[in-house]
Amino acid sequence: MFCFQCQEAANGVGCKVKGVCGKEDQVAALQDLLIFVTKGVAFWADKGRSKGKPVDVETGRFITTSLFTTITNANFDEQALIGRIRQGLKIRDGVQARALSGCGCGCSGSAVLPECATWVSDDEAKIRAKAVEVGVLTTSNEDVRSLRELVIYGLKGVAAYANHASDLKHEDVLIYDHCVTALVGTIKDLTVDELVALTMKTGEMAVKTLALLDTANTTAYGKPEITQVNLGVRKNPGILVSGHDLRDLEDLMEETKGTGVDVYTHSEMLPAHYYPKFKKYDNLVGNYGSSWWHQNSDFENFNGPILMTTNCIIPVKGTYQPRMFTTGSAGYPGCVHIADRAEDGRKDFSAIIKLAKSCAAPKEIETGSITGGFAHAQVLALSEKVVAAVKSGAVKRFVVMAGCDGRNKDREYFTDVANALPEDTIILTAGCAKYRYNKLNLGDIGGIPRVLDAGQCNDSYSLAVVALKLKEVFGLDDINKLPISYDIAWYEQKAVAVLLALLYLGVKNIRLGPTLPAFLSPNVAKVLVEKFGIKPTTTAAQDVPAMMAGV
Ligand code: FSO
Ligand code: SF4
Repeated sequence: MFCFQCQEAANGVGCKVKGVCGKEDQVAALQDLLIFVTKGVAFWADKGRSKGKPVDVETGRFITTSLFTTITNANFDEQALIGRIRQGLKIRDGVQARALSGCGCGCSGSAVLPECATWVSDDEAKIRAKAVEVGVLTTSNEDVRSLRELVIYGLKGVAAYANHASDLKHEDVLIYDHCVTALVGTIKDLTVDELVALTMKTGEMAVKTLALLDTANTTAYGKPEITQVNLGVRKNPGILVSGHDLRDLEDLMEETKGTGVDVYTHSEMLPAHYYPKFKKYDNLVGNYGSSWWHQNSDFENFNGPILMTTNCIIPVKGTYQPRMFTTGSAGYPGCVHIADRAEDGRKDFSAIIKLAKSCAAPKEIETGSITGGFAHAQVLALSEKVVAAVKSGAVKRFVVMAGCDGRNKDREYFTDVANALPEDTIILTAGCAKYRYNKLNLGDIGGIPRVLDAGQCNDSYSLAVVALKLKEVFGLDDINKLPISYDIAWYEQKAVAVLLALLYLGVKNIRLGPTLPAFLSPNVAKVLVEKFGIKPTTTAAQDVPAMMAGV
């Protein structure tokens, strides 16, 4: 295996024997083959498009779900991956037949076809044998490989967010169209400049997808509002829901009504509490535990069943494995997987609810509350107060510290920065990165909390909306003239999509940490540094004064 798609890539180079994430070599290889087959689907979808047959929704959904399935920490289940590969080959047949129907141009001649468009096998041994041949190292030029993978990883993030929006019945064929273009772009001999343009286009599509998901979430659940989220527990048995899929949480809340079973959020599900619709469920008790990588202790202490709706899963321990369920793109061998909902139906979570009733109540590990709900509508409602605070000098600077948390010890940097920032600064956050400082009690500035949590990682979009609004209010011609610094923590590919979105919006001089991506070759990293001013984080002692000086 060779995988370098996340921040924890072994030795800052890539995982070669087993993933630091726990991914075995066979799982890594099958994920590579799923991407390969998905590129084949995209190839034929592109052929059809060139003959006036637009990319259809079924194809778009297969592509986005497959990309999502290969995101770091989402799916460790070999049989689930083999099933998707087989499904992909069937879908590819259909897309190919559609592309070629009524076509007499001879484009199906094998001389012009890439292998991903033609390779086929239903035999598991042959699937496994092929899987080890199609990894990222098949692209030998390291700069081309780097740019191709930058596009693919950004696309994986876009796909995850598009998938959530689609669950809420918000789809945009332009996003599916771009997935096809980008995947096909990675099997063509594009020049470096063309690949850079494809990367920027992916950033544009990331903005579009984040906006779509924002609309989907706020249409379904209302606009997030300032909320105190309880950290304690009650005496009823509970179910813990982790991951990002709000629709799954909604289904579960409907099904647990009146059952005597409480529901708690974990990690990236915390922002559900900020939405008016979720406030209406009196058995949605609070948030339990911390960010994704604390699963072992959080899940052991919780006592009841756990539902993982997306990444990030860590290798599951036997102490809670019988209580752990997956759904959607998530999967883990030995954990029961809850099937997809029928169109307009709900997922059937009865097995989880039944198990919960036989479990002890969660062990209390914290008490008190944390405050969040500062998505764009809420911040803009406070805009007069915010603008006045900036004009009076009460607020000197905003620091966007959105992104991901992770196990790497160097991530203490983000806690150090939060502690070291002067008291006239405000941290704008989103994503699981917040757990590095959201319980520090950093106080407020004239009633405005010093940590404003917009929500999940996709709600980084809200932070961009706020920045664009401030630019307008202050009459500036460049977003980079605002008193805002960007100190972004990244871990997996959704963060890559968010980063590309920020670059597309023109944000410059982003600090990225705790390390720059292993998949950036020295030349590609140089382009990002020269073109966008991206720089690695250093130490809080060095970075905080620099940020305060606007550097
Ligand atoms: Fe975190 Fe995991 Fe949300 Fe990621 S829980 S790391 S960028 O999946 O998506 O912020
Ligand atoms: Fe390694 Fe990250 Fe790939 Fe897992 S996802 S194998 S930790 S680079």
